[in-house]
Amino acid sequence: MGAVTSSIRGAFSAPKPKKVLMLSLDNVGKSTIFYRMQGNETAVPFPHIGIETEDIRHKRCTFRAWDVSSQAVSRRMWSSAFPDTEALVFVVDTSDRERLEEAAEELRTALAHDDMRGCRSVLVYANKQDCDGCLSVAEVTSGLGLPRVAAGRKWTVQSCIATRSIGVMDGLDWLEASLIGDA
Ligand SMILES: Nc1nc2c(ncn2[C@@H]2O[C@H](COP(=O)(O)OP(=O)(O)OP(=O)(O)O)[C@@H](O)[C@H]2O)c(=O)[nH]1
Ligand SMILES: [Mg+2]
Repeated sequence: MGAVTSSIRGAFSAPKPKKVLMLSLDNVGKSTIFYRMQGNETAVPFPHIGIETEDIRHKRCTFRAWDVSSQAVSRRMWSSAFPDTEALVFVVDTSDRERLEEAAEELRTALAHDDMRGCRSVLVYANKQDCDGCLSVAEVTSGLGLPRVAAGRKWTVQSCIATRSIGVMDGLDWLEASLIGDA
């Protein structure tokens, strides 16, 4: 009887969404990516301070994406959003070479935090690939020091033009595979 009850419960209860935290320096295109992930091809984000969350169903996975605003004043509060994170989406503005080191420092700090121990996957969007002289995927990978900083986790760098929805869904494909176990 117990077995029947639990199998019925299992059939009706949806799996818990996997928490995906989105972080970046400010103005890099993170909210634009957040909207494209939801299938909204036209939304233009407005600057906000705080956190927006949305459940995104993608293939076999439901993600609860957290878009954490990156105004310098609120970056110190990022860590309050860390607990229960299963994957980190980190967005880099590849047209802004000057701030790659600052981005690397923020990524390093976030991944080293105790409350990020459960974060198994790191997806980096190398965004604004439509801009002249932008950083390549290889430059972003080495500039962030990813093999070292994300050691022990699955990670990838996805080339992206969020405003044209290019590369966003490829990133979600990787995230889904990495959290389900194929990647
Ligand atoms: N050229 C170009 N511009 C982009 C791209 N993606 C986003 N942008 C622009 O970058 C600006 C910032 O985009 P947001 O999505 O608001 O950036 P954000 O990272 O959420 O900014 P914060 O909320 O301040 O953290 C906007 O003007 C976007 O239109 C892209 O792929 N290429
Ligand atoms: Mg934003």
